[in-house]
Amino acid sequence: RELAPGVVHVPGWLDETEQHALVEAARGWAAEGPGARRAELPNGGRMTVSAVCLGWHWIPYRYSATRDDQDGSPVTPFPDWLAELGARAVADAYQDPDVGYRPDVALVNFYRGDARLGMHADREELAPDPVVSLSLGAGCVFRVGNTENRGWPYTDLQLESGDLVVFGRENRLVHHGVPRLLPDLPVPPIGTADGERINLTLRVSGLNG
Ligand code: MD3
Ligand code: FE
Repeated sequence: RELAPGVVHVPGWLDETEQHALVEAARGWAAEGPGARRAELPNGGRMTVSAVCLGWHWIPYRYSATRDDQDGSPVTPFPDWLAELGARAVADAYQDPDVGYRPDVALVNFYRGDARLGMHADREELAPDPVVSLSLGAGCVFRVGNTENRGWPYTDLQLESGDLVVFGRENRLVHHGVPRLLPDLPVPPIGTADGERINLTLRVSGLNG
């Protein structure tokens, strides 16, 4: 399950009850204020993934405390229970109960149909702490590349509902992406629509102490 140094994949980490609760929570966040949106890129294109942010607002490629590309309202708060889930995730993945991980922000991505996420590295955070990824609903091909460039070499793996991936240490800045969904895999009854995938990433912003 260690894919590379600091990158740990734990298939089926969330049980069905936890997955269902996270889908419900994601629906609630997406219904607050102006809701989830497909962010506009600097080149004028629009992302195919729809996202809502907790604790901060991500705009390619910066963060804000307010929804500057929507109605300017304050961002949805990051709940304490999600920080505790993140701490448990990193402690389990790294098999270190004293790891002391405390995320304060999250990105919730909604995928449908042909939605995909190009190869990128997450460099906007000011802290070196790991990123926690939790997958819900439809499976996908997840591409893990290298820290040098967006292209080859990379390896593809399959992520399914309930899977945990922790990215940290020497691979915190590795390139990664989601080239396609796998809508024909079986999915547990957790409240996602047919062919829908939801991914939560928990992060430490480095802005709050
Ligand atoms: C590796 N999301 O939101 S999660 C993202 O499935 C993002 O929605 C994908 O990439 C998704 O930025 C992949 C896995 C992931 C997330 C953040 C990382 C891998 C990462 C940050 C650093 C290295
Ligand atoms: Fe990412």
